[in-house]
Amino acid sequence: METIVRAACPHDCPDTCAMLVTVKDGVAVKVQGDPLHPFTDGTLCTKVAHYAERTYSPDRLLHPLKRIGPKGKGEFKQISWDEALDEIAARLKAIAAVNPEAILPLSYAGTMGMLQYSSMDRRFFHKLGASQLERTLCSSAGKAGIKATLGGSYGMDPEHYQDSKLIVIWGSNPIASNLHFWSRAQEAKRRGAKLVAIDPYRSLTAEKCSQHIALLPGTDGALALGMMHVLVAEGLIDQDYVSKYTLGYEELKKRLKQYPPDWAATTCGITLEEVVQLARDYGAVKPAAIRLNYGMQRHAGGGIAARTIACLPALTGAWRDPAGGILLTTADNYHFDHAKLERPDLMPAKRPRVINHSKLGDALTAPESPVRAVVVYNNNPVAVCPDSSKVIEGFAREDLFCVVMDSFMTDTADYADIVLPATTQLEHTDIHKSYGHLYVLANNPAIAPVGESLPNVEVFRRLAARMGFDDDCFRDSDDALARQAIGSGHANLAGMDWESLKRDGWKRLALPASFAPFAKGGFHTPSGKCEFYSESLKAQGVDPLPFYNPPAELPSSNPQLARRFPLNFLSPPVRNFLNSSFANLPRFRDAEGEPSLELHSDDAAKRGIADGDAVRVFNDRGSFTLKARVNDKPRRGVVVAPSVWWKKFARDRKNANDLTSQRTADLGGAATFYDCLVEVERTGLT
Ligand SMILES: Nc1nc2c(c(=O)[nH]1)N[C@H]1C(S)=C(S)[C@@H](COP(=O)(O)OP(=O)(O)OC[C@H]3O[C@@H](n4cnc5c(=O)[nH]c(N)nc54)[C@H](O)[C@@H]3O)O[C@H]1N2
Ligand SMILES: Nc1nc2c(c(=O)[nH]1)N[C@H]1C(S)=C(S)[C@@H](COP(=O)(O)OP(=O)(O)OC[C@H]3O[C@@H](n4cnc5c(=O)[nH]c(N)nc54)[C@H](O)[C@@H]3O)O[C@H]1N2
Ligand SMILES: [Mo]
Repeated sequence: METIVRAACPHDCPDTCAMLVTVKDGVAVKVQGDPLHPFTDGTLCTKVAHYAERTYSPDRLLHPLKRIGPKGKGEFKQISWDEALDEIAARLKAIAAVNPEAILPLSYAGTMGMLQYSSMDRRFFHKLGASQLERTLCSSAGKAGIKATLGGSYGMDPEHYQDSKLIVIWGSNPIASNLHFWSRAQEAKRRGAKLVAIDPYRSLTAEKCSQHIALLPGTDGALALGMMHVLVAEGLIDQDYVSKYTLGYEELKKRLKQYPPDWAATTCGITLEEVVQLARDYGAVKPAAIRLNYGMQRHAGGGIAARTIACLPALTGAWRDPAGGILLTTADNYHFDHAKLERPDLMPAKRPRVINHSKLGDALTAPESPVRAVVVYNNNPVAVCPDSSKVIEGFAREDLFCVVMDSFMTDTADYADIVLPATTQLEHTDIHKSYGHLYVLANNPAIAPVGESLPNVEVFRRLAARMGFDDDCFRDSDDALARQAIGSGHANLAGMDWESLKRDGWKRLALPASFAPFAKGGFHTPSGKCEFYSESLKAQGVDPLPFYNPPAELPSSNPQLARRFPLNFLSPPVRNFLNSSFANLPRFRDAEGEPSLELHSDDAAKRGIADGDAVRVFNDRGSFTLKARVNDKPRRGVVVAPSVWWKKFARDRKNANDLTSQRTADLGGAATFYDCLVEVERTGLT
């Protein structure tokens, strides 16, 4: 018998696709996009179209395991769930009896489902009094920046981009990472719109845009300031919009005198014409839209850069049209009841310390108040956290008790004392929001768990019982949790109920079909206006007006370091992996070949490097050996290692994060993966 089960893609991507899973005799035989879902429109990316291969991979972890070899060697024996959970509970109890803050949950976005990502797990660690994790690996700089200007994670409805006449694709590679936005951008182009990519690298996307502005990494704020200078100087401002709906225009205008377009051109390493023309296009073409994405904010000045760029649409009144404005993330439209799901009230009155995920290496190797246990789920920190050698030094500690819950034996799982097999999205229930559209989605389980694997929610229910946590909330069912998620009573969730969501698969938030969120102001800032001047930044000790905050490791910021390491190293995601997920599966690894470093031919020639040579990329933090691709896609002075590879599949068991730093950005405590200087040399190997 064949049935169709409604599901949602769980991966950390703005698209959050609606899926239909065909199940025959208890086996998932096909995973496809739901053609009726307005945003994702029946198409899935190359990875998730083959999701069943991930679920049924021969490499799936099927049973709990206990380490029998040295840490990092990946030698384990099978044990029962009871043995595994008894041992974990006993170890956590003993550590908590001395100091619960010595326990650290390590979770990120392996799944974005609200149940498996942030419900029972958070309750468990809150009740335990464990250290809190500040989840900063991806987006927190940009989000904080946008919040300062617009008041939160709000922006254009992405379903309107096809009606834009100019789309600036800024720090974003949507062909790889935001496919369904890209199909709308292409439709706009067919209707005559100009697409401009702003990226130091000629990505798959930049290649297909009408214009590519290849600025120096981390200089986006300077470009936006130069554009604003031109907009003001040439009278391309919407005075009526500015006077009604913005705060601080006169101060901004004065500030912009410091940032003429020739300064911006020099700072960004582009031509004066590029700055001026972009400003003129942006000021004149209506409606003009910006798709800002996270690539531009992985730098020391990334938060302020995002804040500065977010000022543009208010200056020109682009917000007046549904197809104008800017979007970084739609996440704050949802108003899910996170407090109910996560229960921060279960934490002890003296709030446990907070550890920054981006400084995990330091946290695990600190001699003071050491971390004694980590529980890892939805996260592969050995592969994805910056400054790997420190992270590995931490995970290799004999005195660190380490539990890893995953579906595969990741680089991190190799260091575990206990490994617990996790279900995939086809095997558990979940409820999803999206950060790239405005629908809520349900994920129904399509098949029974593979092997003995269990959903995160169930593991934390069972662990809570063993720890003696007897609050009722530790017995909530999956359905109860999903109802709590959408039970905040906020107007955007009006008419949303879990039974119909499960039946229909998805439903749009209660927002108008066509809407321009800030056409008449209504920003979510304290003043209700678009804040060119931000009191809340001032209160944090940050300049309240937009300014240029340079990256830390650009050669002009750090000439001394650049003498030894003159090249900017970028490691953005490849198309066939999802961060480090899928990077272990043959189909996707074969499609990507092997770890490679893309270079400009001038930089290659200076070093005697030819296409196909094995090269070592290095700095004071580490090194990584990969294959040179001399293709002129990165601008001069920039090298690009598409990522995130598993270390165990690389020839020297390293990856890009052996080079990246633990330095955090100006806002949001965020990681700065792309703010990284390196040198490259031929290895002499092939
Ligand atoms: N296929 C695939 N899709 C994904 C992911 C994946 O791993 N694979 N990851 C998902 C996740 S978690 C995220 S956060 C998003 C990430 O996707 P995006 O938000 O698009 O961000 P990145 O891919 O990190 O970077 C996008 C582009 O920014 C460029 N860039 C780097 N530094 C700068 C800079 O200083 N200025 C400018 N203007 N551009 C710069 C890079 O060269 C890259 O081409 O994608 C999601 N989707
Ligand atoms: N050099 C470099 N480093 C980067 C980036 C980069 O561009 N360059 N990107 C950064 C970004 S944007 C992000 S978002 C982070 C991503 O970092 P992570 O959130 O750690 O993402 P993944 O690498 O995909 O690893 C997630 C793991 O969760 C597991 N998982 C999935 N679903 C479940 C589940 O239901 N239960 C359990 N227990 N496990 C599950 C997967 O199998 C996978 O091993 O990486 C960051 N690191
Ligand atoms: Mo991310």
